[in-house]
Amino acid sequence: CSLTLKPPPPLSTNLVLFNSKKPCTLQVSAISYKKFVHFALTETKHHTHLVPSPLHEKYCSMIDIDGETEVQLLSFQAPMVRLLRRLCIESETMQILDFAVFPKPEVDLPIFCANFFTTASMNIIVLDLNPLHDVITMRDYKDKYYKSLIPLGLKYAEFLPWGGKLTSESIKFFSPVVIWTKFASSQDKQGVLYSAFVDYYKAWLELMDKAVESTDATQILWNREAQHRYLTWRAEKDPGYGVLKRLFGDTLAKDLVRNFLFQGIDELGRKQFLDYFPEYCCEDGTINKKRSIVGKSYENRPWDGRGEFVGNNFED
Ligand code: BLA
Repeated sequence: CSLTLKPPPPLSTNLVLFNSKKPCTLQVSAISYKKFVHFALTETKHHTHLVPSPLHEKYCSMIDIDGETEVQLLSFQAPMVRLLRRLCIESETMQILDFAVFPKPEVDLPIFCANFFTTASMNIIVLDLNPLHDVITMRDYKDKYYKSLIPLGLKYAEFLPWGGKLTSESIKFFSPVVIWTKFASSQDKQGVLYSAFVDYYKAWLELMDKAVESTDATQILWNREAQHRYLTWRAEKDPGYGVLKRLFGDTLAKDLVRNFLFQGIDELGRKQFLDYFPEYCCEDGTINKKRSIVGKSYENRPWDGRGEFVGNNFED
């Protein structure tokens, strides 16, 4: 389990608070997302039987990049779960959690998604049960999984308010209960974030408990392609990629993204990024490097209190 890594450049400076005569430095190392993962794994084991995923052999490492940055990878599978994996990166100035659970194509369950990026100054948070299918146009699918979760979403939307404009294309991968928020590290919101994580994960596990594997080949194919499209989007356009590249270098970052974080890209389907997202095609046939073609939008939460989409066709 050893991987060769180059030392990273410093990522951020500590936040300096001038609240008295002496400046004091706020370190983020007190925050750890390990507690979140510990909860998730313990709770999952109460609901299903986890076994190490085939990825575990290659990616089971605790990589110590520079003696200061700890990188932890972990992956499992279970009867309804194709892949449960988490990446944790922790140093004095940065805490990162990328935790996701991808269901098997036999079920149309949402994808559990917790993406937390914390530096000494800033937290960038996405917590959601990412819909497998389109919840803006497909009412049945939306009602099936999200109707009962709207009150939960509303509760946390108050404490963890909408983080402002984002890559417009991302909104289709989010559910009406998505928590997309940003807050300064000086704001003590870790408690409420933990509570949201616990509630959202329990909600996902309850959906998993009720899920029934389909035997309908068309349905399974449809679920598989939807997951493949999701993986293809994230492996190409995930905002975390730049950070991973700075930490690990190009080759290892690419390997982590394709073969660990968004594993399934080469197994679940044959389509390429431009087959799903042709608007990103440049004149020379390459993929446009821009994260968004439409631009950033959604200054405010584009779902109302009943979970109805009010984003007005990608214009905010
Ligand atoms: C920023 N990360 C963001 C933003 C979103 C997400 C919505 C706001 C910027 C934008 O999109 O315009 C997260 N976007 C998602 C997720 C999905 C999506 C989860 O479409 C799922 C479908 N963030 C991480 C990890 C890292 C990270 C693991 O979760 C680093 C390894 C970093 N996210 C990160 C950084 C930014 C960011 C540095 C700011 C970069 C920017 O705004 O360009």
